[in-house]
Amino acid sequence: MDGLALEELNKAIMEGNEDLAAQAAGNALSLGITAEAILRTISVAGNEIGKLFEGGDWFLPELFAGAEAMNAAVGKVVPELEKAAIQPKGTIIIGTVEGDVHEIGKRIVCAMLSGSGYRVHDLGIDVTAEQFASKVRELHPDIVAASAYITTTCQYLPEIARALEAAGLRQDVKFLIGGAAVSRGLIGWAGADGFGENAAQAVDVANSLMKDLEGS
Ligand code: B12
Repeated sequence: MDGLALEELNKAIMEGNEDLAAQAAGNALSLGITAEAILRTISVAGNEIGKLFEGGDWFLPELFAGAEAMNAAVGKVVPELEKAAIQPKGTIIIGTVEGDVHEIGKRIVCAMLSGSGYRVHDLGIDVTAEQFASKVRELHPDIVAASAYITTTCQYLPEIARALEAAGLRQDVKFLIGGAAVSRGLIGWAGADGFGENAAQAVDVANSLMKDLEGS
């Protein structure tokens, strides 16, 4: 039964059917399937879509439809995860870097962080380094998280570290990076403190960065 509901969700995403995807995610929740399992299904569908696009089997219209369907499904799950959170473990601001509009992975990361007890402020997409710095000044988060999904937009990651440095805020926060174009090897280059390969790792790394902050 559970498998069937998640299969329906995968099918709706692959068909690019936004309404059906949202409905399937809602249906899975009402069957008692965990939000984490639903988000995993959405991630797997995202990777399938990525392969079809990269292989030239899918073009931009299909890609857009699939992306919208994924977004609609994530939207159903987020309130569920937020409900589960009790006492905030810490505050995280997160955004997709300047020039980059990819957001599905980030939204999944936000949902998992909220579900694990963090207060998350999502700054959205195409966020400049100065906007990151000004939000740090306003909200005093523990962690600044930034995602980049295109090779060319990775250049904005070190700019965030530089903007925080220039504003005298770098030592107050931990800097976490991720996204399809980011790898562990970029941590030093980006002036970051940690990297997460996927949403589950984003939570693990955030937890260990919080421990570092508490110890300092
Ligand atoms: C969907 C998609 C789009 C959608 C985005 C819709 C949206 N609202 O987000 C649309 C159609 C708009 C789009 C546009 C473009 N795209 Co696009 N897109 C994709 C695609 C197929 C899937 C991305 C996705 O959602 N994956 C599913 C999620 C769940 O996975 P994820 O993003 O990797 O996120 C996980 C991890 O990375 C991690 N994570 C994510 N964020 C963060 C943040 C932190 C802090 C941490 C710790 C972890 C973390 O956790 C997530 C969950 O496990 C990828 C292909 C791919 N293989 O990634 C291309 C891809 C990223 N796009 C690409 C390109 C080139 C573009 C365009 C330039 C295309 C064009 N010619 O117009 C434009 C860019 C426009 C712009 N300026 O940003 C390239 C980038 C190539 C490169 N390496 O430079 C890719 C790799 C496809 C390709 N091979 O050509 N795209």
